[in-house]
Amino acid sequence: MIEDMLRTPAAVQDAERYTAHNYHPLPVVISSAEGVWLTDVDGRRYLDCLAGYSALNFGHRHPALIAAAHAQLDKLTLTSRAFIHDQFADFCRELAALCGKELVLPMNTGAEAVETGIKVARKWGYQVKGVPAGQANIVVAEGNFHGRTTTIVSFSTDEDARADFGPYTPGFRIVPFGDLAALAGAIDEHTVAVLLEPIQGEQGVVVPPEGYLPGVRQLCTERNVLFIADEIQSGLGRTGTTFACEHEGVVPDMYLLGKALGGGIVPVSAVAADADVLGVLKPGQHGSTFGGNPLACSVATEVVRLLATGEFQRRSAELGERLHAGLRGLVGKGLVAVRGRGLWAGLDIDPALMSGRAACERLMERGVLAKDTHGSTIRLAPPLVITEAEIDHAVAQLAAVLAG
Ligand code: IF1
Repeated sequence: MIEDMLRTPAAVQDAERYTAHNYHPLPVVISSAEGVWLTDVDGRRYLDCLAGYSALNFGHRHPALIAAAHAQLDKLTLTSRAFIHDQFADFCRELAALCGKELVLPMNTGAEAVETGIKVARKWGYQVKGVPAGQANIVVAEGNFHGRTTTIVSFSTDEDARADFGPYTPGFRIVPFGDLAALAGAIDEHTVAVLLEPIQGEQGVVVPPEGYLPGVRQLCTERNVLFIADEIQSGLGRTGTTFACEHEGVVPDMYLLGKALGGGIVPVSAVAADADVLGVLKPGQHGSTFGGNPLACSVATEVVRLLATGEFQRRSAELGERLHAGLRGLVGKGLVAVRGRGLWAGLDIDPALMSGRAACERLMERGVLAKDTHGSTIRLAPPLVITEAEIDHAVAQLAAVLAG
């Protein structure tokens, strides 16, 4: 019974005893994983429908990525950027080519890539656009999630993420996601960038109205404002294309990448843009100890090569159709709405039925691991190596949970 499953086993109690409680994890202790399957300390197996919040697009321990990591571990793991190493050029060249951009700036976490994008946009604003010193503003969307630093939560609209972390960083304007008129009204002569997730992940996999992203692109071009696309969760195959912006033929001035770029093995993030943007940074003006380290570059270069074939994007598009068709079949049977693209779905469960957390606990009992976002919304984001049969299995378990 669920009560038995939720009885806090010793392994869970032990883990929770020595950590800050900044998460409320499901009571499961994973000890190994391969592909889309996780195994807990008691040998129970689970189908992974979170994929590390899209950091495991290629599945757990993809052979090519693990091989790249093993090879590099036996050679060189860190030099700092004070010196160059033999994995660096391939990483930067091949990621830049994947993005269709001239330059790449490697960092580690997604938040660092977002912070880098904010700093570069501001410096570009002052040095290239001619915005008066200290007057730059950046427009963001309601419902955004871009990370957890004090500057990033300064423009969050999620009180859990923001409350009691002030004083907040100024210079951000918040407009409704999907509302081009509001965006046009917020841009003025001091605006240096518009920062958006092409699809809002934590908000519940919210896809903007058709035409919104092209409209943002046009507004930014007309007003000489940088369009910064945070593709940290939506990018790298998750939505059926390399970048979510591609669905509407939109190319941002700056891509922010992370999560799956590190193959689920090492934290790797990056900013990709042309020289007229990233060229504003001079030696000593930005950096990080581990950014672009040899181990990160070796794994991330292999990630780029996996994506260069288009296989994962095709799988995400084709299998995503199957996933969404299955989920749409549950609307009116416990689901009230389904959103998303490719192998990425946000599901609104009838709040009268259960919370998202309760649904995830019951899915866990049935051997499927997923994560709620807010309220009665859960997100499904399995690794892109999932099979048709495994998709059907996940949908069937969800149907059973909703049927009570
Ligand atoms: C948590 C979810 C939250 C992101 C986008 C930047 C970052 C993220 C679009 C920052 C990170 C993670 C963070 C993690 C849970 C997860 C998440 F949206 F994916 F579900 F929180 F909203 N841009 N998202 O999604 O990247 O610094 O974490 O590497 O903080 O609880 P990071």
